[in-house]
Amino acid sequence: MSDKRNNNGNSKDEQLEQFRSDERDKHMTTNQGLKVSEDEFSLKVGERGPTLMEDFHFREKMTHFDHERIPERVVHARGYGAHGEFELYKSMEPYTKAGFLQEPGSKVPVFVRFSTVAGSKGSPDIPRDVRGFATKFYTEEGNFDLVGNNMPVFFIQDGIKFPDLIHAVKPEPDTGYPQAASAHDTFWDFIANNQESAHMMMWLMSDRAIPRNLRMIEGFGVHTFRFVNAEGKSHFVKFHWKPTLGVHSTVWDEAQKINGKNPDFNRQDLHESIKNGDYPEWELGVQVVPEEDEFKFDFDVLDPTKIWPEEDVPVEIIGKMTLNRNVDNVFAETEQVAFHPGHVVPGIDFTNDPLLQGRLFSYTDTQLIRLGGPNFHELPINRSVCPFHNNQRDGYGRQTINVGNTSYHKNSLSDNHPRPASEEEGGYVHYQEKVEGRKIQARSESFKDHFSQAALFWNSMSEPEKVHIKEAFSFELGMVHDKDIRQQVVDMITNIDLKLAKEVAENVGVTAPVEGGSNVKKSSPALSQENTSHKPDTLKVGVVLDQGFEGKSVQQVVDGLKEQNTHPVVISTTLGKVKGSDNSDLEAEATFDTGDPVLFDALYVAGGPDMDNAFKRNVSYMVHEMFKHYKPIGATGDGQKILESVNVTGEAGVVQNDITDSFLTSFIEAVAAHRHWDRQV
Ligand code: HDD
Repeated sequence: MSDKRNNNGNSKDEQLEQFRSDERDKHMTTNQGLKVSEDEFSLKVGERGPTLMEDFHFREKMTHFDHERIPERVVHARGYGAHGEFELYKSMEPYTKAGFLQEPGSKVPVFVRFSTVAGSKGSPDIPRDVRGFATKFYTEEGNFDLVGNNMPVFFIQDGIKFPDLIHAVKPEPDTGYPQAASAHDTFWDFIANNQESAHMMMWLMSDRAIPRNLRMIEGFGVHTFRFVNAEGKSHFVKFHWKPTLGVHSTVWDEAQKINGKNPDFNRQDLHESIKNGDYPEWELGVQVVPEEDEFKFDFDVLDPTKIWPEEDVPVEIIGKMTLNRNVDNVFAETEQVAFHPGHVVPGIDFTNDPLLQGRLFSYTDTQLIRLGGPNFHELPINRSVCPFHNNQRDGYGRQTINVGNTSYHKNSLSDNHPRPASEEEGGYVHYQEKVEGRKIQARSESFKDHFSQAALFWNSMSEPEKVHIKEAFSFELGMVHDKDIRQQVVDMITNIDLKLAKEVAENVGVTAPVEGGSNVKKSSPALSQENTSHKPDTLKVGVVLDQGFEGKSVQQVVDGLKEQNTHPVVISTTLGKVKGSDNSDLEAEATFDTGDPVLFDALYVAGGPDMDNAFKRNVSYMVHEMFKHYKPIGATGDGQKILESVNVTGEAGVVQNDITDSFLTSFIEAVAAHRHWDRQV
């Protein structure tokens, strides 16, 4: 089975097909294949007597159930995955010999798992947190895992500190809370005492940490990796995923409410988008730097707390990933998938980034406990689509039946097979980097500037993004009980921006700095998510209707919204048909109870001629929430009265008009903008 070689985009799907089990139209059996005749009543002595041990079906069913949980991931426990494909636009042959990066137009299957970091498996989808963005490319040369995040830098510079970072952010050990939150003493204590985290803190306090959905986040490989070409020449490389729909976020008040109203908000969005054919897409970009230029930058290229500003090292777009298939079974696929930054293919190699080096140990180690032994590579989701042969044997859950009597190298009995492949035959040869040095435990001097790029990030933000960062610091530190820690963090921010530090200090009741700030005046426009694309596509528009709504014109608006690839959802007092003035009707799919405004990207209020007070109050609440979260609001006909009653008329992103065509044009424009920050909330 594993010997199948196939380079079309479906080779993984074909492989998975061999493991799928469809229970429809089948009799129930035990795990031994014996047909079961009774599944509701255990075997007893008489109708009211004790259950008998010999009831093997009861015992098997119960034992399996008792053992059906596995440990959740120590980090990134809450995740959601999907299948797709990666298509290459542009050959990377000059830089790497990686097979899947040679032929423009070639495709490989991929599986992606998105995740939050700190929360448990059952935690809500939008805490303030980093998002994991892990991609497994099933290539003909083996699996390549790009195990990245939606932020391009990291908290720490050396893998040895990772357990400390995670202990600090997880629920505090003496209380067991807070769940999925960094707003507590131990996390900020760690930050204050590990100032290499300053740059990452700016990202974490930014809107990137509260994404609107997983289809609109960027992805980054974070570390500097190495491309090696057929001549053996090496280039440094950083990987980027750029969503074609742009990068978009929630606002904090909204995110907190969504976490209650629909804790599965992001995963449901991903699932439904794929189900409805709104396939999420990302372009893959690379930043490539020749090895000779290693020391040409004012930061160390090996430092994972640094970016390579895109204006200095342009991102070259080389391909596109499309997620087009949901999993069949979340446990079998999303839960059992095992990623590892050490899963590489010829032409992709590591650098001495000390964080990456630490990761290279940790991932296989964690799979051993989580997936219960060394054979997790045989699980269907983890199997490479090309053959695997070696002398590793046995262990829990072994599937492969290795034939023959040798399981060692070298041997004569099996003609020395499996035989290592030469480089020409596709064997992986580690890049022969020359390294010299003493064994020491230290940080390089070149890793010690923690604030310049934090300031670069700050300088690059639009005004609203800056406000959000200030509010995020104020919220997070506002939840910290220990005043000294609050003060230490404010002192740390002083190295980034004096005004920011002063304002946060005031908000969190500590002494404001009088001097400080950064000398860095440079900015990088690519860092602002406001500069990514804004499209109406796939956005969810709540359409509020009451009986008697203006049938024809409302229908035109709804059709117009659909034409622009948005998804209108009718909201009314009850589910079911809402009748228009001309006897046409539209189906309400949500009520004021189930269709909370935080769950929509935009609101269109058409109302009706006989709206009662309860209806008006419900709509006023919706308008108020949409307004507060800077989201587009439109109204026609009777709906306009409600906008007037809550005093939002004329504000940015609020569109009112009785002429359907001009309403639609302006409303779609407002929807495409996503958020209207110049609103006076
Ligand atoms: Fe990690 C999971 C990304 C640093 C140790 N990590 C994990 C996942 C992602 C990342 C996306 C979830 C994979 C999945 O969906 O199954 N991790 C990163 C990035 C890092 C990073 C981008 C910094 C650049 N991680 C990091 C360090 C260590 C780890 C420094 C340890 C030395 N990460 C792990 C882990 C996890 C993990 C404990 C938990 C579950 C797993 O590996 O499979 O081994």
